[in-house]
Amino acid sequence: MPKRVLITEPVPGEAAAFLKQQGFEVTVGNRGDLDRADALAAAFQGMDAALTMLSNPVNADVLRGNTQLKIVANFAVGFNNIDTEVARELGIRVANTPDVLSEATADIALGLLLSVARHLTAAEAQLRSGAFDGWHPMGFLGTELHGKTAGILGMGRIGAAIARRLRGFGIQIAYHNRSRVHASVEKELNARFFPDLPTMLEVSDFVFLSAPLTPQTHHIINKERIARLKSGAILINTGRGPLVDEAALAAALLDGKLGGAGLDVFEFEPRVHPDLLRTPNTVLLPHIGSGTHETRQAMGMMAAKAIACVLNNSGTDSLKNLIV
Ligand code: 8YV
Repeated sequence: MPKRVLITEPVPGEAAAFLKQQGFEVTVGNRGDLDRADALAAAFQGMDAALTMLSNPVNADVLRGNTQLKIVANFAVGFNNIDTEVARELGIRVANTPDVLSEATADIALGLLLSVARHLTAAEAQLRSGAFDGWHPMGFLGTELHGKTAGILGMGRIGAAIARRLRGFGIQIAYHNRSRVHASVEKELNARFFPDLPTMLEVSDFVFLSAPLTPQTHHIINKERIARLKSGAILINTGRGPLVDEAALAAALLDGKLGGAGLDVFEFEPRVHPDLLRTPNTVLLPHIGSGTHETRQAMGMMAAKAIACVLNNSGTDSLKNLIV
């Protein structure tokens, strides 16, 4: 009997073909059908492995109802949608897709900063509407990037890729992280460690969120922390929506305390807080940080290879993306 693998919805690239070549029976679900726990638990029945999306709630009940699973490989670096403690207890391996998406996601973070600081989306909309009436000295005045300070919350692989880009813009780097990064990395990035997050927020003109979502980081940017930000500061989130209390953020944008925000992730995806939709100087993207052909192909193969190694029981020691 061939081993059975579920890919919960179509992914770009060769992942499905690779898994078939390995001799597995591959089922591919339909987009969005398995974003509810009951549907996911039912679809997992009889499967030996699953390649899941960040929108699939792989919670304790789903795992306990499917103890035959050998591995759940998430098509994402973030794995807050998976109960890793229960997976560990049940002996189900869990994989993610680190590294391969860092550059693409950092690109989007910088794209958001540029869009917000220089009003790119509003300026383009004005031109398309036919309202461009020629250059003028007061047109769409933005915020200079050069010489400013950026605070990066979460100096992991994506945070470091953001910092490298920021250096090219002549921006000073401050960072806050669970633990201080290696001295060689600090040196390369010319980054200053702030063990105290509010102090980092106070010195930052731009704040980037690239921390994983955990119970400790949920709403790490809340009303009090927003109050510590400089007036006119810009917040960029390419991590996870629930890092931010969206209602508090929308209020700070609407009352003019913040200079703007660039968000690729939302607290209750795919729902966007209605107040955010009417905030000025805010660029809202539909979670496209890792969305390049190259990166998504690499993510699919990384997840698929972890599944193949675990199901074939070979090569797992050399895998760098097994969390459990
Ligand atoms: C995002 C992601 O595109 O892999 C993840 O966990 O969510 C990425 O694919 C990025 O983090 C959001 O900008």
